[in-house]
Amino acid sequence: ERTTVVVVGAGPAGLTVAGLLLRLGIPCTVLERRPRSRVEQRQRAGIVEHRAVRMFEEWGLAERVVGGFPYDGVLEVRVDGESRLLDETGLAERLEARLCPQQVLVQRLIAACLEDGGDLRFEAAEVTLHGVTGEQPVVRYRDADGVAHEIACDLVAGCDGDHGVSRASIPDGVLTAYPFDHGIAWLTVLADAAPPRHPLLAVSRHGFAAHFARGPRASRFYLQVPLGDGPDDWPEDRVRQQLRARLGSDDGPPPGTVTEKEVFRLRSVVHEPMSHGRLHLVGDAAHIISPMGGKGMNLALYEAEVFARAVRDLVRDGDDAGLRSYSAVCLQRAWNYQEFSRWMTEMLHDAGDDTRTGPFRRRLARARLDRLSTSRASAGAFAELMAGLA
Ligand code: RFL
Repeated sequence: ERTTVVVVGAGPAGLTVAGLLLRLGIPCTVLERRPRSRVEQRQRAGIVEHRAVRMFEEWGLAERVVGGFPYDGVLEVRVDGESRLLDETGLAERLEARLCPQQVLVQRLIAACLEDGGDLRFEAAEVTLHGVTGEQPVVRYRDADGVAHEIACDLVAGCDGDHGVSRASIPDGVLTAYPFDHGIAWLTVLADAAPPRHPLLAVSRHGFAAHFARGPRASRFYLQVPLGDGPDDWPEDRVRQQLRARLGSDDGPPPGTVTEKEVFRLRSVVHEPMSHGRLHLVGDAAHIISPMGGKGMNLALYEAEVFARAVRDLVRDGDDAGLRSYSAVCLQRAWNYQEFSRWMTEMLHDAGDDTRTGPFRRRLARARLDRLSTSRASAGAFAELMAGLA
């Protein structure tokens, strides 16, 4: 078998790469380890930024992929129970960002790829990459029946997330990892509860909390918890009581029936460079961004487009400049988004519970937060990053 691009992983990154290559008429095969049903249920991100919506529009995919999901561009920050609305629409143009749960985006991308004749192979086990620094890489895997396959290709898109095989197959010493631990843990609670009016972030002495929509009747709540706590330290009563204390009580008693509960530590990492021979890493395979600011998935979508355009230049014109600069172009945005996420993480945690960082840092964080409501330039810079840099 042979194709132009083998895409490893069918998350937002891999499916967007495949979707865009299909629009260009460039052959590609997607190999995904999990069954389709599993991939379509993984709940994570919830906002598709303005830039990404514009991108889907330009590629003629917006209606099928993000159509029907509204977002008014307003974030609510509740500081000690008092509401402040941050407007992302401070841009010159119309704001196009959408509230679209990641699993719905994935379902829609899968449907669009299949409609456009895409070759998506689920339950592809034991994927291995060979000869990526040579002229013709080969990707091997076993299908659901255990039958071995081999695909020769020109390029491999490593879109298989932080624990995938793509980055792991690059020899030691080639990549440099830049990890960062924010020293913060969140309890995440998925519940059958009415979504908030606007995405809601809450700052108070009790610690950070957030409430996001995950569909018309489902919500995701986040609660900052002491390092070392596990889900069992947070029975439903305690979750309810703390959400009331942190979010303020005028939204009724959140949450409804809890359907999922886990604790994770906020961490970030960037691996450089993002290319190795004919293997190009896209999305979480190259970096993890702490969830504050909602940039992880959006960065994956950006890189998928940079990669697709570079492949187009190579296939149509024999021009490999786009692939040669792929890593540098993507890393510039990756670090911008890391900076934004860290900036926001620090502000919204330090301004609340100061047992970790002390009263001086708390006052600095409050000044930073207040400036978003009092300075147009600060609000504009925030809106620019929320929307996704041009
Ligand atoms: P994914 O989504 O992890 O997809 C990788 C795919 O590769 C498959 N795979 C393999 N396939 C074949 N062979 C192998 N050996 C394989 N190994 C893995 C996997 O099964 C999977 O299908 O990576 P991708 O596509 O790069 O997408 C990245 C996003 O998923 C991620 O950045 C976001 O979810 C991050 N994130 C958020 N991003 C946002 O933009 N906004 C948010 O609000 C937001 N909230 C979040 C988040 C991540 C979270 N987690 C996971 C900690 C909230 C949370 C809780």
